[in-house]
Amino acid sequence: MRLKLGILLGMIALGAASLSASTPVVRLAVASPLSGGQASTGATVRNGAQMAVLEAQNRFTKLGLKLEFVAYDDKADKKLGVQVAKQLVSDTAVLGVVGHLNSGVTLEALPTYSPSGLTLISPSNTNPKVTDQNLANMNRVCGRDDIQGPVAAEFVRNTLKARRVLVINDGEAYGIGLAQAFRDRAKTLGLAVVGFITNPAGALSSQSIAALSQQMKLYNPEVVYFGGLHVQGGEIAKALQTVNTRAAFVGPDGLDNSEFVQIAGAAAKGVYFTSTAGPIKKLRGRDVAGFEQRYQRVFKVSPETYSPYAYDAANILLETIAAHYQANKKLPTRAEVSKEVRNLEWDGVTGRISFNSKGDRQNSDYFVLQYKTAQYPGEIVTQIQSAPPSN
Ligand code: ABU
Repeated sequence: MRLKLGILLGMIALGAASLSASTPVVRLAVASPLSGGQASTGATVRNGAQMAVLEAQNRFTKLGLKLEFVAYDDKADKKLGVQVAKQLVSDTAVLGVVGHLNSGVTLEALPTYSPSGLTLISPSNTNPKVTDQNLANMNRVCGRDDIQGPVAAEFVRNTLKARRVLVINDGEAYGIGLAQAFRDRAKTLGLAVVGFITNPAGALSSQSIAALSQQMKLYNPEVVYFGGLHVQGGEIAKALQTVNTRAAFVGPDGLDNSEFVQIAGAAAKGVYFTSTAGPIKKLRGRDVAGFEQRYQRVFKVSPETYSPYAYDAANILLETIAAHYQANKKLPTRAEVSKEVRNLEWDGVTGRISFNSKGDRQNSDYFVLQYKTAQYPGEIVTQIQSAPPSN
């Protein structure tokens, strides 16, 4: 059925061959785009989770469990996200999901996941609504856009000392939410928001980019703030450079990946962006260098942005399941995994992780970074830690 639906592209089973057919099977899943425009970002998340499963194999085998890893492709598509959720919910061996990558996909799929109690930990969903629903099974190990957007506005006001800002978004839950959060704080800080434009994520034709270029010229902003992801962001950065070389381009964590630099080319140089993920070499958690080396050895590429966050998310799920089995001599139910994840304190490569009652990370990093040259990763300009909002 999975293959008939055409949505499972790359199921990877990493089982221990020596275990017998009656050995209980535990599946750890990752759900992210593995094809389409966001495939490269989705792969960074898949790899991080897969790394954790590879490293947990011995522990699970010694416990008498067969641990498998399954990777599902949601293509960053909301409808496919729901299909993936249905398949994961119906596979009773799946006790945890790292994902999804995109906030809009998670928001659409949550009503399918939640009645089953299946625990999700997103490495990258920054939209506030993901956890503001107070669901027992939804968590994130990254920060939130109602802090990320204001961090960008304060940087524009206090560091760039700009006055006139044009705000563009891609019309998706993530992009529009960020643009609104940025705009609202910008207005509070006394900035003139000269325009607020929605250019849908799929609208990347030469005509739509030309229309945006016209507006970026007409409004004559000192800063263009973009709420959205790297594919559109890269095209807008290039367009901005041709019409208004004076304006700074500022974006969010959606620009925090090597493919943004490939798309924007020389126009990436000078771009500012916020992120809730630090550059790998600047992370202050446990065994960062070891993680980076092992990841490079296995995947032949360097970890990017949310790879270590996916690794931490997977390890939290694996630790919860293994610890429960050790203590109770039986596997946890999905509801037990959800409950026990909320009680865990985990020292990960991204730092110490624990969740509040909504599933937000208790303390998250927020960075302002810049591509000082047209090369990934960016360099840190400022860094803060913040707790999630209390309401
Ligand atoms: N926060 C990075 C992009 C993924 C999302 O939240 O939609």
